[in-house]
Amino acid sequence: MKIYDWPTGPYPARVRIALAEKNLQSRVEFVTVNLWKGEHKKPDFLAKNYSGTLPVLELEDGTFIAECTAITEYLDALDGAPTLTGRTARDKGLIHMMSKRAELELLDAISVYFHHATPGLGPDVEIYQNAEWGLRQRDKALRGMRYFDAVLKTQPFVAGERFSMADITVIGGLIFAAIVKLSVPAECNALQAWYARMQERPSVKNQLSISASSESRRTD
Ligand code: GTS
Repeated sequence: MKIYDWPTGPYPARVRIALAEKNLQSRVEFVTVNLWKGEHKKPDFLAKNYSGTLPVLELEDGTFIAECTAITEYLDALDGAPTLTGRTARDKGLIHMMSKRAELELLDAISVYFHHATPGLGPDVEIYQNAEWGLRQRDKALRGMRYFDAVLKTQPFVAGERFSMADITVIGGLIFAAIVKLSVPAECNALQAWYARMQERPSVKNQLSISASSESRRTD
């Protein structure tokens, strides 16, 4: 399998963490696509993923699977342990809901803020920007942090009693928050304590060291 990837990106981080949790890294070849040079918007990449985003999984038979959630579902179906997307119908439903909520309320909101209300990937890539929309999404992300703080006051993980894809999606959100220097509000103690616990997981610790080392590259 190949993963088209930008090693320090918050979305690719989700798949990298999932691979590490499932110990599947050795089955994957990473192919770097340079976001800062806009390689993800060029025709040969758009032929792999119409949306022009990373990551993308390519299977041995040439099938392309984009979207972090879909890629994580695929990886989970390859091998049973540990399960990131749930075993029972109830768990699968809850994990999917909370992961989607983490995208809508946090990670995607921060991404819109980054692309619209900051220089983003630079003028060659950011051909349309709407700063007002970006700033609204920044506020939405802060509300999202407060929401996940409330969730984590009542349960140890984002979707309940076990680590799952939903935790990985919130982690992606907080990686992106650090890149754009959007701090978790001080009163969000449960979210901060949960994130400290997440950073003890080798999969997350390793990815954060890669993301931190490149933070400057994003803003150079
Ligand atoms: N919904 C997609 C998913 O979940 O995979 C979003 C993917 C996404 O936005 N990826 C970012 C991207 O390609 C990668 S990164 O910002 O995390 O590095 N962004 C480039 C762009 O121009 O939107």
